[in-house]
Amino acid sequence: MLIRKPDRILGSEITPETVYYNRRQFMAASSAGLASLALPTIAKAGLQEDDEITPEDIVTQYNNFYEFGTDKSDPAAFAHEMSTDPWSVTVSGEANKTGTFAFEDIIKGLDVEERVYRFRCVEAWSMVVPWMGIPLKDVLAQFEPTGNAKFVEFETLYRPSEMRGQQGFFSSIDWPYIEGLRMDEANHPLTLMVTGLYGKELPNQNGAPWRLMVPWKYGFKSIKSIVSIRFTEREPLNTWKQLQASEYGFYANVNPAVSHPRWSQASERRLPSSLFNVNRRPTLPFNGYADEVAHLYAGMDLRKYY
Ligand SMILES: Nc1nc2c(c(=O)[nH]1)N[C@H]1C(S)=C(S)[C@@H](COP(=O)(O)O)O[C@H]1N2
Ligand SMILES: [Mo]
Repeated sequence: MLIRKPDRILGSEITPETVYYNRRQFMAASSAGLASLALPTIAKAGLQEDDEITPEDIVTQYNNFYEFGTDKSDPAAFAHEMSTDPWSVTVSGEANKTGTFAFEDIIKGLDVEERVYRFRCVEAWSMVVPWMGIPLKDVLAQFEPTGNAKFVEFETLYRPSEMRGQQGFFSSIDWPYIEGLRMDEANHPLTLMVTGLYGKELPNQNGAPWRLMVPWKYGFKSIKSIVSIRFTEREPLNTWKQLQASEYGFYANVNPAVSHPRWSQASERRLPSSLFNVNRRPTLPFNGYADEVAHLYAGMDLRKYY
C-alpha cells in the first residue's frame, strides 16, 4: 500500500491527494497479511527547472502501444480489452531461479517509489511523467542471474483475442514485442519497472500491470505489459531493430547529435503542444541524464551503437 506524504507537491496540474494506493499492491500486501507499508521516496532529482509535469489525460490518452493499433488514441480506446488479472511472468535463461511466477509474488515485499522522469519518444515528442515503480535491479536480483547473464530480454503479452492490433494481417510487427537491456543498464538505479502513474494503478494503455521505464533511452525501449524476462549471453534482437535496423538500434540512447534517417533528433515537442504553441525545446544527450549514465558507454562510438 502506498501513502502519499501530505507535503508532497508534484505540480500545479495535480490535484493534491493525501492518501492513495495501488489496488494490486494493496491487495497483494493485505492478502499476505503484511502490516508494513512501503512509502514512496521522493525522486524529482534530475528535473530541469522548466520541466513541468504533463497533464494526466495526455499521458493516458496519447500512447504508443501497437498491440492495440497504431493511432495515438487506439490504446486508450481498446486496451481495456486486455485482461491483466491473473498475470503471470516467465523467468528463464541464465539465472538460478527460473520458472513461471504470479506477478503479485514477484513484486511482493519490494518497495514502490515515485519517480518523475522526462520521457522522450523517438518520434520527437516528450512528456514529464510521475511514474511509480520498483527499481529493475531489485526485481531482477531475486532471480539470481548467473555470471553468464550479460543481457536481459523482455516480452510483451501476445494475446490477439484481446489485443486487436495483433490480429491485423497488415501488421508488419513479428509479435510479441521484444526489448532488452545490457545487464549494467538493467541494474542502473534509474531503470524502473513501472506499476503506476500519478499515484494510481497503471492504466492498461500505459502497459499494465507493469512496464519498463528507461528514462535516458527512446520510448520504444520501455516495453509494456511484460510477461517474460530472459537472462541471456547474447544481445537480444529488439522489435524495432528487427523491423528497421537502419533506423532503430539496440541502444537507442537519446542523442540529439544522431538524426533519425527521416527526421532530426536535435529538438522535441514537449506535450502539450499545439499549432499555436509548439513548445519545442532542445533535446539533451541521454535525455538529460548524462551525468548518471554516460559512463556506461565510455569508449563506445554512439553513432555506430545508436
Ligand atoms: N509492447 C509495447 N511496448 C511499447 C510500445 C508498443 O507499441 N508495444 N511502444 C513504445 C513506444 S514507441 C513508446 S513512445 C512508449 C509509449 O509509452 P506511453 O504510451 O506510456 O507514453 O511505449 C513503448 N513500449
Ligand atoms: Mo516511441
